[in-house]
Amino acid sequence: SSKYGDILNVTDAIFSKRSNELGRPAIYYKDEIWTYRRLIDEINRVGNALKKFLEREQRLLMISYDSPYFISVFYGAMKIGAFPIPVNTFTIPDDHIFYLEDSKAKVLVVEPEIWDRLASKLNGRTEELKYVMILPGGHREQLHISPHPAKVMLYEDIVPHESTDLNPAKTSPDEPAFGLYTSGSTGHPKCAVHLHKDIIVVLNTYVKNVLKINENDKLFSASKLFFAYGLGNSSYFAFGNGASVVLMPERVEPKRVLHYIQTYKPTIFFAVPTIYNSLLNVEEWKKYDLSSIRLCVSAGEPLPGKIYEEWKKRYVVEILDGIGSTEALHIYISNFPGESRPNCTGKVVPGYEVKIVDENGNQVKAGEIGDLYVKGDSVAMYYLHKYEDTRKNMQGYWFRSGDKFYFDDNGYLYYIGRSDDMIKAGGMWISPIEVESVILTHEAVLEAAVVGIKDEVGLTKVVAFVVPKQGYEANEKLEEGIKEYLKGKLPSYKIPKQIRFVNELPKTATGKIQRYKFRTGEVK
Ligand code: 3SK
Repeated sequence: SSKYGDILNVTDAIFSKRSNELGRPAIYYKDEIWTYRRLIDEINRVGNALKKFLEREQRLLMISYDSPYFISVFYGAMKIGAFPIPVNTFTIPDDHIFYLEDSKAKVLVVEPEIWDRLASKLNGRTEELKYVMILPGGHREQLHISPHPAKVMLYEDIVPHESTDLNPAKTSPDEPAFGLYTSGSTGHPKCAVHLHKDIIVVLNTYVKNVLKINENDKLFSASKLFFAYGLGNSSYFAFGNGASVVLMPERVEPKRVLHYIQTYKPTIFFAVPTIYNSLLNVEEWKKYDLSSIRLCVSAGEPLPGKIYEEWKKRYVVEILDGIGSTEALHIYISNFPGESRPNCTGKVVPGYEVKIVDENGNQVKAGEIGDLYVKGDSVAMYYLHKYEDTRKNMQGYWFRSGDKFYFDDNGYLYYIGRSDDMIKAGGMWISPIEVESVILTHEAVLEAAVVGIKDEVGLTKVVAFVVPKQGYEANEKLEEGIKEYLKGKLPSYKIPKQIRFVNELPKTATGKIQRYKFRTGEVK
């Protein structure tokens, strides 16, 4: 039997512990407060409704904004032993069709406005799809009329009359519980399969040792629930500890985020570095009260020291930078409260092990750069329907993160870049992160991505793609000004030979810059 017991159902494991907190708030959503009682009842109703369409381990694709219904569907599906896969709501219908085909989902749970755009494009595709459930909110007209043979139903027609009693499926801790798509920096999406024990592992490692969440905490995440990062931040981090979450269904806009913090008064705030940067750039920042926050967390991309310092100076709260992955489910290297350092990812989270190896697979010494591997019980079991990718990345107990790191004599870990984003120019390795962090200190620069691009001779040259701040004109004068500014701050071989101005940087769902899109010419 497993060290997590013979039977473990993740929904039951989390919510059966809340019997003394039923009257306490679990979710703040618009002007509604959902108590634990209300949430658990809704989860059970959804579980009973889905039981009519889904067997154990059968897949359910979710295209849902952050709302209590995301939570009721996700946890309700796992309670009956089905396999929910929440996906990105920001992408185009073609991506959603890819997710349906790749996962072979039998049920789709979808926002009405997204169904409007998707339905007509399904045609004869996605033949495994048999049922569509339209989420509450938005318009309800003619939604059931679909060119696809799947039966289309409205949430309110099938859920509310269901019973609030539901016995959890007697799942094993090692049984598939849910899936999350990851594109990594290669742009090739894969569904990481997580087991019923995985969420419990994150609660007992990162959440217990770093965040130390208690029932008075209120969590607010600018990263959405469909990301592995947001899923923890806005659901099980809180529900596993009797705390509450603030859900924001709308798009992330800097002023909206500040308004949410002032209104709902969260104690822990989660975001990615780009969002922290955009919040620091809000001119009327003094109008917003952020004093409820006791801790900030950043992941998804290394946090530039400049943002860390400015945030600390302005709000007197430290941002704990950390790194996780969809495969590891959440953060496994992190800074700790009171001990955080700028430009440093922190130390390994108790419960995980990491190793850094050279190209021969030998562990490197302090100060030497190598490939980071992680070991821990929350690492996904495999990628759904992807044998080769699984073999390549999940090597026994070790997961190949695809990131380059080094450690110092005190065990602190420093991120160098994605293994495949490193630039070798003039025979020397160049970290795009290092060059970007210096470019970012220029007053006219909002965002920057540095890549190695082959010139007409086939030699790699360093090119910086820069998003200028508002009020600065992207022209030759600015290019020369930035290059001049970098002299003396970087060795000359690291200074970009060319600076190209762009309106935005291509990013993954979790906010990682997709530098490869510049390399391949997909974005110019
Ligand atoms: O990218 C990260 O650092 C991350 C952190 C937590 C969960 C998921 C991800 C991708």
